Amino acid sequence: MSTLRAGIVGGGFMAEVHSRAIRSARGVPAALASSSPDRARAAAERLGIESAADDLDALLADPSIDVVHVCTPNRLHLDQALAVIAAGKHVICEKPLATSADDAQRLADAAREAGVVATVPFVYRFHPMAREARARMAAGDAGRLLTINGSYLQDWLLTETDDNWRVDDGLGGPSRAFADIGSHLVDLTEFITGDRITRLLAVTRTVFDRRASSAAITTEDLAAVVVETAAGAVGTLLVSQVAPGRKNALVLEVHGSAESLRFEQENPEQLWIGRRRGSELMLRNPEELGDEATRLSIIPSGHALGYQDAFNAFVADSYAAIRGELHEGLPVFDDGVRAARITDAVLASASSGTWAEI
Ligand code: SOE
Repeated sequence: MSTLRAGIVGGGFMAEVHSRAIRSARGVPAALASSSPDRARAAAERLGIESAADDLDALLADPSIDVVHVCTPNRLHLDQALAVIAAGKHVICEKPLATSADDAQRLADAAREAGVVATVPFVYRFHPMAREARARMAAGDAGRLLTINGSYLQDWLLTETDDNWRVDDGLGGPSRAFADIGSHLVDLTEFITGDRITRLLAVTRTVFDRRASSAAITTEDLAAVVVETAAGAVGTLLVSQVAPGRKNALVLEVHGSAESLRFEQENPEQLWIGRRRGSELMLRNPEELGDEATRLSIIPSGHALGYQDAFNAFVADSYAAIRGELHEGLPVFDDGVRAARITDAVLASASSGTWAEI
């Protein structure tokens, strides 16, 4: 199985990102299925994919396909990923893995029973500086974790005329901003700190209850969340898709008893290390990075890495796992379940006005 042949289901922005990553991982984007044969043909042509399948069943019937990338609206993930697993193929499913933790758990169980590799693109883990922050926390350099200050802000849904399938519960699921981008933030928080969120108190707001699509909107535009962790740290997380000027501003700052660490996804070449005494450090020099950050620094320092590079590294590690070579930090379906549990807790807390346990 030297060259993996990949199928893609879905034909939007994420399918395009996945198709680039497949090529970068030396896989072949062999077939694409979408919501109709016509849409599949148009997307396959646009993305330069070998063939268009009439539907997912036709794609799964092709014995030459080793792995399927699920890049469709969230509500479709459960049935589609189950079908991929039942066909005995490996699966990479977009986040949120499912629209409830129970459904996400069904997927994780099915993948485990079938013995297939099943991963979720929590791609910010693949920035070398995020790995470096994790390594420093694990080595104890930062000391005891005290506080967490995280945010993930975007503005692409700022006005009433902005619209997308994600705002519609019927396609995107009951949570929007938190499931879509808060899931990345909590995954990265737990990945970097090595700690787990145990309970939370959330407030959510739907700024527009109608957009261009006619149905009433119930999904949240923003969420503010207070968290507590197993190790006794406390933190605040702000997630919004209506923050003017913020495009993809994921920022995570953690404060230990010895050092603080700050990672900014829009400035991913730097890791800020703050100290009370001695000089603060802006880490850039690859000579100072640990093994995992060095492994992911695929081009020499000064040549900036970005979102697509992190995505490529994620697909490369998923494909390595399919070949039997497991790298540290690969986000698998169990991680998708974890993010879905935290998302369920955010919705439960926001509706009850009380703390939710995870
Ligand atoms: C839109 O909010 C989006 O494309 C998310 O769906 C992705 O997961 C995130 O990486 C970038 O923003």
